[in-house]
Amino acid sequence: MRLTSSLMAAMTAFLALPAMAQEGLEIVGKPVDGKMGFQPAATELARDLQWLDGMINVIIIAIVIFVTALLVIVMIRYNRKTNATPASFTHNSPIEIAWTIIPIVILVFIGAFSLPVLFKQQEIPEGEINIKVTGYQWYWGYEYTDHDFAFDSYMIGAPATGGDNRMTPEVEAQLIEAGYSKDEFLLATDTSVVVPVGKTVVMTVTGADVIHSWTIPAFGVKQDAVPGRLAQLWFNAEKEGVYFGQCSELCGQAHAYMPITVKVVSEEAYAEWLDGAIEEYAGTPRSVDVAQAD
Ligand SMILES: [Cu+2]
Repeated sequence: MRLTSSLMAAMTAFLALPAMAQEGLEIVGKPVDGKMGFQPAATELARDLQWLDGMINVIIIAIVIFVTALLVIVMIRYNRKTNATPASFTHNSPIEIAWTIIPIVILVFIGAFSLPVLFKQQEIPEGEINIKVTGYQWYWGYEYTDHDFAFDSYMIGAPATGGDNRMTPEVEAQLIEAGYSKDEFLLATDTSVVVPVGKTVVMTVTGADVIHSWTIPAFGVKQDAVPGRLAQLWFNAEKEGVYFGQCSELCGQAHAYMPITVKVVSEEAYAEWLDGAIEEYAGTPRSVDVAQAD
């Protein structure tokens, strides 16, 4: 019992990092049991993507209904019983032109809406916050390149945090200590990406060993982390809260145990966290530009 309590105290100390700035943050981006559809959109990009999905769904449903109706009509009116002697013509130019032109029009229509969204996602703006993320088997490493500090982010309950990727009372205690609940097991990490609300964040994504994929569904971003290559994604989160993602490229045995936690906080809370993180991880202080100027 005493061993357990001293273990808990050690865990508490371990988890009491400045990176835990989470007080009062609502968990926004999270999968929910038994629900369908998307997580709430927290960026303009995610809103656009979800709208596009809805619009294309309408087109898909209309086409499915149309084709199904044609099939049913053919089965009823042109089966062997009702149509004993079938017609023997082989061509019908107006219909052939129509079934070539109409799909083109549909595709051009879809393209007119999907390409702007694609460009918005893939044209990387100037970042106000720049973070490099590296996928490892099986955790994520983050580098705040503006301030020269880096830290790793492990799932709570992963071997690096004293677990074995399974839910145990100790893991539950760690989750609660870190401000999460049992439900966030497999999603919550010990340290997390902290970014200010309403700022453009550019993430440079790469892999260290095999291909991983970094995503936050509520932001509408997903990018493969390929070893030896740098790719980028960007987001500008509109709502404070905690957002979860999971590695989205099958990367090995513990692929399911390298989740992503992003905390979107107020600018003040971000500045506070940044100062703490710079100290904790020996980064370059925020005032460095001023200091170098004189
Ligand atoms: Cu992975």
